[in-house]
Amino acid sequence: MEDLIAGVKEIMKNNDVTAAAAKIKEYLEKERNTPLNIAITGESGAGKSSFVNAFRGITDEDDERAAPTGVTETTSEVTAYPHQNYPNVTLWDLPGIGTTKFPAKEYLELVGFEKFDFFIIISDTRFRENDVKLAQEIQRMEKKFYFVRSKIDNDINAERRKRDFSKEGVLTKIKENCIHGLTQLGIKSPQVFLVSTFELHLCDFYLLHETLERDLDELKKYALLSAMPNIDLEIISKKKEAFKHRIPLFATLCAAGAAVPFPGLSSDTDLAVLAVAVKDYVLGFGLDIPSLKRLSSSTGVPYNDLCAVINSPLAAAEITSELLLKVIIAQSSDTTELTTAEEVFTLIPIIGMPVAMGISFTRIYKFLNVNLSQLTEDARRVFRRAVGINTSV
Ligand SMILES: Nc1nc2c(ncn2[C@@H]2O[C@H](COP(=O)(O)OP(=O)(O)O)[C@@H](O)[C@H]2O)c(=O)[nH]1
Ligand SMILES: [Mg+2]
Repeated sequence: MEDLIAGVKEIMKNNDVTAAAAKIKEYLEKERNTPLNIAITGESGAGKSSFVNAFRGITDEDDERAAPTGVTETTSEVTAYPHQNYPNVTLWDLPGIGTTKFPAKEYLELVGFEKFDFFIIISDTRFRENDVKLAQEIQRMEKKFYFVRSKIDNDINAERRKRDFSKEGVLTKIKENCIHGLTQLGIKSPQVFLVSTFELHLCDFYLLHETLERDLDELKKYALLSAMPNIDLEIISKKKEAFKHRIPLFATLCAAGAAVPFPGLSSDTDLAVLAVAVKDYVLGFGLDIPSLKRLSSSTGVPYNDLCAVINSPLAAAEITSELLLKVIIAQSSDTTELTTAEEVFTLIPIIGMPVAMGISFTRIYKFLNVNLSQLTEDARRVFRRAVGINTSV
């Protein structure tokens, strides 16, 4: 992103708006086409398919695209589950290495290890020799792996009856046991994340994301963040920041459209660019109709209750040019929420755009900024409603 901004600024020195817009477009397209392939492996019954579904916000009762859970593995099939809103992000449900009877090296070749960005090795008990051999082979192939200990809700429930029960105590003990076991089997400083796929917002799922983020390059990091389920308010804020960073890019694209030859007559292309940005927000926050329906069915909170906490006209709606125009008109008379002109004008030198483009840029910038904020608030309220936190907080 830094390189892109520097490049655009350089081009703008020659006032070549079209070339600058082309460069931005190329970057944004590359970003949304960056593949991220996540391999999920572990023994049969460990919770792989459930993890794949939970990550994608799908339950297997109501969606034919769900990975079937609780099914005994009999084949060595590798199944791809593309993320429904971000098809460039794919989770791969791999057979347990034990079910294939192959040694680790052959197993990795069989599943086509080259295409994976990293491996998640899941176990619902302590990790075993098979998991460790696989991890060591993954390392030899210069790929990354992370251990996930699943079904933590079961462990907590089992311990709850004990008199000195403390949730933190249970979690610490499980993690220490896993790390100790893996170290003894020969893994140096293993990373173990405790997860309950039924309640991703509990335990370590956010830590897993933070760790993955650190290990991925910029483009893959953005792909992961876009596809991440909204497990907590932190993820929602991270998504907002990422989208906000891109607002000057989208505003420049629109402004560039307006700068060529008849300013003001390019509203069709402007709207198309705007739609791309707005769709990112809506899909990224899971505020599109199919995502809200999935959230409703996975949490049991009625769809209408989720919609009831939504304020943005862009959420739970189809993003069409007509809708965008309607919202633009409705908001143009509302000055209360607009960003200050000062904030926008400090951005113009960053991109290095001619001042003549600044007016269109300013309008688009404000529009995206205001609506991103509204959609972020909606995402927060929907999250709170879905996990049962009082929405007035
Ligand atoms: N309590 C609980 N059960 C889980 C969890 N994850 C998976 N399961 C259950 O464990 C069983 C096996 O899960 P599945 O995802 O099919 O495992 P796979 O064979 O590794 O794909 C299913 O009955 C799941 O419902 C979890 O986090 N908590
Ligand atoms: Mg399975």
